[in-house]
Amino acid sequence: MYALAKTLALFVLTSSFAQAHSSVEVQDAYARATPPSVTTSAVFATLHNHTDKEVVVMSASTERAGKVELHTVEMQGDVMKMRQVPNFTIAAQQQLHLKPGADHIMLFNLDSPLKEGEVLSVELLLEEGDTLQFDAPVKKVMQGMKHHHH
Ligand SMILES: [Cu+2]
Repeated sequence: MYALAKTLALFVLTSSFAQAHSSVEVQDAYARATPPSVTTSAVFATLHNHTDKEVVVMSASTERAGKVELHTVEMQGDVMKMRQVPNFTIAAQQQLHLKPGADHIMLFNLDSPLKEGEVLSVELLLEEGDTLQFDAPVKKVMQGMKHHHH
């Protein structure tokens, strides 16, 4: 009886995982390499929503960062500032571009600097409890580095 329950639980987990994979596709993911003393970075990617429904990304996580936030960048006067947002919304059949100077996944409290050639494993939590895992290779990115912290 116990074995049967366990098998059923596994089946449910597996099927919801497979569903998440077919609905949202992650392409061109990468994380920004960090200089030795810097403990923040960001992850960029293109998220494709292949479903006929809006997909909402609730949060993101990676083992390497103590805290992960969803950020956007907007103009305040003549200064570009980044700001935390509660979620990312990807409209039906649309793409969301996470890129420098725009929406991005912000990493805080890195356990060690991100070095070029490493690969970060990132997990997204979607609205209906599905998770989506993807690999983000670490790359040097110069563009969009002007993040203003307060
Ligand atoms: Cu940010």
